[in-house]
Amino acid sequence: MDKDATLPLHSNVRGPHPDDATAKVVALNADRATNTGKVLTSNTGVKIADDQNSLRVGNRGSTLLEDAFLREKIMHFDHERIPERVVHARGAAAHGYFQVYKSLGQYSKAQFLGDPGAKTPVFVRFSTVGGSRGSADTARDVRGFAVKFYTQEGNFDLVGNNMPVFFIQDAIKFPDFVHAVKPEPDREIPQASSAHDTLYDFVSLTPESTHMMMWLMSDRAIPRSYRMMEGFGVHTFRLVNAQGVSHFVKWHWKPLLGLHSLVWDEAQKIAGRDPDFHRRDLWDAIGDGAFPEWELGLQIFTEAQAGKFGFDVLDATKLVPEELVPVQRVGKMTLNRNPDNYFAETEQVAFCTTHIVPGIDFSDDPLLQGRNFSYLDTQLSRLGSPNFNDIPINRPVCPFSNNQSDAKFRRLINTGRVSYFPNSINSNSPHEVSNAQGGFETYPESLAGPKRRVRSDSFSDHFTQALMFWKSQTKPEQDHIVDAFRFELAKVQIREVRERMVGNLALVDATLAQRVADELGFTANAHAGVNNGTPKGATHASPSLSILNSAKKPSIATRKIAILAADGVNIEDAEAVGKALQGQAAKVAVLSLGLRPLTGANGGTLAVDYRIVAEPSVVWDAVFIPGGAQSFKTLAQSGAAMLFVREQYKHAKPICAFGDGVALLESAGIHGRDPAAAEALGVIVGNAASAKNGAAAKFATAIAHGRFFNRLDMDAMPA
Ligand code: HDE
Repeated sequence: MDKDATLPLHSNVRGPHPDDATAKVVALNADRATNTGKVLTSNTGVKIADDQNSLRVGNRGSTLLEDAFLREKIMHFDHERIPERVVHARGAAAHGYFQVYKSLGQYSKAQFLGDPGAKTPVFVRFSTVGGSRGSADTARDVRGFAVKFYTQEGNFDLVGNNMPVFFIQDAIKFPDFVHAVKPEPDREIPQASSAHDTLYDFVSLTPESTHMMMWLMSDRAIPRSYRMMEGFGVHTFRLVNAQGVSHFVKWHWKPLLGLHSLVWDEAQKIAGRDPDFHRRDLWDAIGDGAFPEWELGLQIFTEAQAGKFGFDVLDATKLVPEELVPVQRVGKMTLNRNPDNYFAETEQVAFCTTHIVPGIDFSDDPLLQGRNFSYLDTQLSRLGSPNFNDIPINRPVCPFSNNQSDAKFRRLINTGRVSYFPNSINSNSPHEVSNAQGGFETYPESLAGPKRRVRSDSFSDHFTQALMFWKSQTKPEQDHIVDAFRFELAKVQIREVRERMVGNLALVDATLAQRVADELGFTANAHAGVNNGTPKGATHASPSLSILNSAKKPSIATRKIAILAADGVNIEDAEAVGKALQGQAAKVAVLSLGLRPLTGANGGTLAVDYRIVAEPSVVWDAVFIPGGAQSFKTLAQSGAAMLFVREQYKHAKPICAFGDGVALLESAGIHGRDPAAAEALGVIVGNAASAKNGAAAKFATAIAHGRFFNRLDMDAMPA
């Protein structure tokens, strides 16, 4: 970092590298269009001489119906929207590839899982569930994690979430659940929020949702980044090998950047300050070449093993604890290219749970079975034609041929007289393929029984795994769950609904329920809950369910670090710490009151990247305040700067300050007098020159650690 140079924060200049191109990205080249250097034409190619004025009578007369250019342009504009997704409307996506570490042929005949040399192109869309297309990214919500693998045997869509369980057990309840969580039908309020009467009315009457509600109130529902969250296939699927042997499988995505979350106050503020927080984060990281990566984890088990688990693996409100079946990390997915066009790719991508390939099959999970109808049906209404798989982003990279013909937006011109099978006129083609040669073969599961509308008894325990989740959390994480329930239930207006929900929580854990009830002003009463299940009570903790306990690489790569400064700053401090952090691939930027370059205390100038008011504390992971008496004075008089520092503390983020920067902390009510005590709270202070040595390294360690929830006075911080 030169004194006169801008810290290169948002370089974002790295275009896609030729090596990044997957077969899908290359195939899409045929459909990419650029206007660069082109003349303006109508849609039929007529060159346009005047695109500024419509055709009118005289200079001021009325517009003529004859103006076909005007009509074509306005007609197209009028129809530029398609229905947004009824759930998961808000999202962001990227291209990349997937590769297995070693062949999984023993379990699955899927070629893309069998060949470690194969890079299978993927397109991944992350989303929130409840909010509409323009809603804020950081709402408390489940996140969608949908992966389309373009394999040589057809597309495989793994349409998952960032939580391993779901709210309901049977697809027939999905419309009810979604109606309850969406804005209420009379007032269309609240947007992208579960904190309202109808959701809690429904879930409190539907105790099978209790486990998922615990996840929704946990920090999993407010991820720091799409790049820092897990993904789960949720349902049990099957892997089937070449010998026809089937194993059950649960799919996991494990982010190599580790799991990180926001805190609730921060998430709410980001919703206003930068509603595109997660979109921007994904776009910038990929643009900067910091490609996000996830390992594919599989829990593979037999039907016989599943019979002994004590819960039903067909019940999507249950997870398979990693202690019961370890997660094998079998491959890696890398996202390395942003879409060229949001609508053409991210909006039109059509995921269907029915998109599977030979070697993968469904289980009888009733939720999955219902989804298998829903996604196909949804694509028809969103994309308007059964030809939706022919939209470039959805088209397979392997050959496809059949006798399906016609319908809206048919692109292919199928030649010849034959569009039926069997036929003799076209040598019976396209012809069937035997299973041995790759024809899809459904796993021949034996089924028998009377047709009934029932819920299996094996689905009836709604509380044991909710308790396991609760027991698996660290203290701060439990506190956050309690706070989230208090927050949401306090927004619920109908007292009986609150009491019923807390009653269900009492069936999970009496202390949890009472802690929530305390703030709501009543006593938790398990009898107020809808106990149509049998709590089994005792259960073990499963450490991998905790974000804070989950294994993390000590990395600060891509974390955003702010340097707060004003004229008179010690540029040497800013440079030393900034360079050290950039050396570990963090994104460092200088923030000040204005964008004018700053004059250093010892001469020189320091370029400013952002104004503090425009990029406030909540969008930064940590802050460094260099020394400099004049800089301190100016920042101490700025409400925005003081709020910045206080919020960093309140949100448990690492803080580092040198010299007069420490005085700024003191003015904000953050104590650095005892450096060792402060360091334990993630506040690194360098008063004396000697203390500055090694401070950057300590700061980096604190950033890699994440949040410091041991700050007992955090909530008292006025911010
Ligand atoms: Fe979905 N879901 N879902 N869902 N879902 C849709 O399909 C549905 C469920 C998930 O980025 C819709 O194309 C039913 C579980 C993701 O485009 C729709 C049921 C899981 C996405 C639909 C469920 C998911 C969707 C709306 C209960 C995690 C976004 C738009 C039986 C395993 C995909 C669309 C994208 C989208 C139906 C439950 C994940 C309406 C009926 C469980 C990630 O078809």
